[in-house]
Amino acid sequence: AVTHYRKDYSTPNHRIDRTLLEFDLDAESTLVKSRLDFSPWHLQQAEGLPIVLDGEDLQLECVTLDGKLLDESLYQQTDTQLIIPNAPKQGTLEIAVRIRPSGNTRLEGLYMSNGNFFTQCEAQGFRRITYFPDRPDVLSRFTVTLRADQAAYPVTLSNGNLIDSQKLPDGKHRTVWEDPFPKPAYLFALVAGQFVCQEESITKSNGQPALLQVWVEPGNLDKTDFAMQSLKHAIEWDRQRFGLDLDLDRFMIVATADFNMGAMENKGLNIFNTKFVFANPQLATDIDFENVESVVGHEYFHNWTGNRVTCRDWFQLSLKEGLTVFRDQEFSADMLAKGLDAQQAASARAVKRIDDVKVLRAAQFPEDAGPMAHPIRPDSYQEINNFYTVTVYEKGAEVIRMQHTLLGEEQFQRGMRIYFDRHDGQAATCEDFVAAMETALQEIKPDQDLKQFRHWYSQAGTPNVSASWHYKADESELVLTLKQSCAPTPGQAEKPAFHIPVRIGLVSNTGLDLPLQLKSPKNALSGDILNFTETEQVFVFQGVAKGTVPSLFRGFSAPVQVRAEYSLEELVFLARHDNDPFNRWDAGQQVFTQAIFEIYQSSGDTSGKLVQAANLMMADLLEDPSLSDGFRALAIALPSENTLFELFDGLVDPVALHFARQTLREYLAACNQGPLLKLYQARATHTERYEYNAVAAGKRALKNASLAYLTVDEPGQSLARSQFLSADNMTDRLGALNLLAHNAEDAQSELDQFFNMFQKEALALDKWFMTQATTPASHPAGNPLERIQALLKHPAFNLKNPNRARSVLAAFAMQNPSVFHQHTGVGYQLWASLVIELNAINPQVAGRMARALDRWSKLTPSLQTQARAALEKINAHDGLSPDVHEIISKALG
Ligand code: HT7
Ligand code: ZN
Repeated sequence: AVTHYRKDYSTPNHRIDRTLLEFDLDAESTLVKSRLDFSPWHLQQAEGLPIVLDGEDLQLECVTLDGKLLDESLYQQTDTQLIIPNAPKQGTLEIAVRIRPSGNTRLEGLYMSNGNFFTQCEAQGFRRITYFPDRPDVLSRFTVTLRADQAAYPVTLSNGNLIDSQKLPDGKHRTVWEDPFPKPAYLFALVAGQFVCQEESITKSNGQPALLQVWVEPGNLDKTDFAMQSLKHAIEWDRQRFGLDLDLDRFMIVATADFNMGAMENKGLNIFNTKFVFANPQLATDIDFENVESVVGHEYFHNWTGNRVTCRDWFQLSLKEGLTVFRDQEFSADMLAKGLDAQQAASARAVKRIDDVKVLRAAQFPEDAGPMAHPIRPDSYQEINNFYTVTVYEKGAEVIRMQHTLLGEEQFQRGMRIYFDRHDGQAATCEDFVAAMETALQEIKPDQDLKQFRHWYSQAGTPNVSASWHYKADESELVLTLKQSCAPTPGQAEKPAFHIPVRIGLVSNTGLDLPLQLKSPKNALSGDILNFTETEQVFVFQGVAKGTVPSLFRGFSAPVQVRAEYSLEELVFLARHDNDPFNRWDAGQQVFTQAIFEIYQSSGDTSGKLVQAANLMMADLLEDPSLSDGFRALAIALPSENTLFELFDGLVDPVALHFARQTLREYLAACNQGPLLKLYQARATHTERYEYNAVAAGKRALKNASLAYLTVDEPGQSLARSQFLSADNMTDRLGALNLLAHNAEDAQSELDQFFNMFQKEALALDKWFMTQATTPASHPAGNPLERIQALLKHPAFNLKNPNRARSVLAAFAMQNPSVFHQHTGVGYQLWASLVIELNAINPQVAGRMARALDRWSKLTPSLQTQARAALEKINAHDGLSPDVHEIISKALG
């Protein structure tokens, strides 16, 4: 395996100023002709440097340099490159290749989905279309001609503006597209086939019109309204909050059912997984609606953060991804809060923040603690596809958020303007971004810098922060000691201290926030942000009343693991009174976590003091009318099994952990049945038409969260059956189906009804597969693994479709720990054979699935033995892709 290093970056020899592409589209053999106008990268550069082009799985037909056909002695062709040695400084290269889209199951490059053509070029898919310097620092102006059979492929699209469209004599047609903006090859796209579209015209800030289109296969136009509305909201929001406008006359979204990831921000022609476009109340849950809005926003926001300013190399991926995730998170929060009063708006924002942090803790913290740990700006990789990670994306967004916290909204926006002024039209680095923010910071605080803050870009691992405090009654002072450390990660044994922004509150025993008066160290407090910069630091607050409890890292102000010395009483107090809703939720989750660990360690005993405290807290939460429904739904839900696995200090048996969590769930349900029923019924009888907004979604969330407790037995299961039948929307129908399938002895009738209702709707069928693949070990009918094996043989199962593959394989191996980690090891063996099978079809998706055992060193010893056997089975397989090989070899160490 080849390892690529960030330190090895060097500029290419040539620019490609213009690129003309011509496609004769044919499923079996597409002819791709290119004309590349090249010039020297550096003006003073010597003659005779080679032109280096990337290319994979291409059938080369001919190469011409400045009009002269080159024979084979004048170029070098390898499996991955075409090199023209001794090239002139400037000239024109023409190349013709053939490719076979119908055989492309990797879904990278040009491929077919349901008879239509699509491309996916990020990160390195363009090299599967033609020879080209497939690296993000080579920006070129593209003009693209598409020729295709008119009847089979009536719609043909590419980036930019349509400048010509003609019928050709042989039943074919031709369109020509010109993209006015220079772009790297990874942002190239083409789509051709049978599509219909919903379109609207908007007016840009400069008064010019722009055409917005959402293209889907015929029969799906009833699912595009929400995506179109989200796109318009995103355009408006980026204008209002970031002062950034749409720079094109035409902006298109096209949906495909076969896609390796969520969506792709190709310039002016975004290609989406149908999962993040299709939404109507019958087919999409509230979470789907939220995801559609956020992914439509995310891809649109890339137009500035990613496309106008792109990445110099793939090590800088977080430059565009972390920043764009931050932007989409803020967009969603602003959308959820829109139109609400101040209190409701704060609650809606908190719900969004909690959801985002849950993802970080359940997925990114484990990544940072495992064999794939890497800084948000990695130093090396074997396969770049493996680095589209929660670290680069979600932790990357946290690193941007911390800069936002340190600068404040106004100066952060000033930093964004400096960034665009300096780098618009360029391929930039993470350092360029921080330097722009540092300039903005120093405009208001000349004595500060982001020097130490930059460690967040270079150091992997989740910092551990321990917090302890004592009260000095004589001086009315609270003395807070913070210590930070970060465990070694691959290649990084020791790490200097991080600059950690700690948003702090001091909650007096009456529940009010005290004014913050920091006595020492001087200047460490800015507003409510403590700058924590040393390995160990003592902060002394004055004017503090007795019984005051510190509330630390409010709003999750830094991506760290906190161990604070709260007594149980203090945690319960914060769960009731913290004025920061994130910390209020978090305190409650800590009580639940400790109660589950108490049960886990006592083999099922529910009489301990932590379980009793959790139960009292639960009763409080159920009765507290001041909480919004959305917040309360999150507050009463138990931490996920993946989160608990990470938090436990020591080796874990995930099966026993599942049963411990299940025991607390049953106990809380039994003790609080009356209030739970009351909450459920008050929300189940409403008859408003389905609408997606924070308040309505919160109401459904609380209803289903209550039902989740009630379905441990009757009467909850009957309530779930009638909710399943009477639901007018997918949130309630799927919510009920999941609970029945996971808890009732028999849910076959509901599963069959759901299948019959939605058999023509691929995304709904994915949900049907997923529901069954996540049936836990506690299911009353016994081991669900047999059901999962049967799902793999179902006529509707198809490993070639990434969504369907994920709906069983990822669901079972990553979202169903009690079945995956069963003690016999059969779960691991099934996973290993599926990873091997998928490796031959789609290495990128296989690489993702291969990560299910990343954290195997945290399993109990006998499970570790079984896990190692499964990992070794994959490792021994002949023909392992670089994607899977990198993951498995790192896991094996
Ligand atoms: N920037 C896009 C990444 C992406 C991708 C990467 C590798 C292979 C397939 C892919 N599809 C999309 C998505 C985004 O972050 O917006
Ligand atoms: Zn992105």
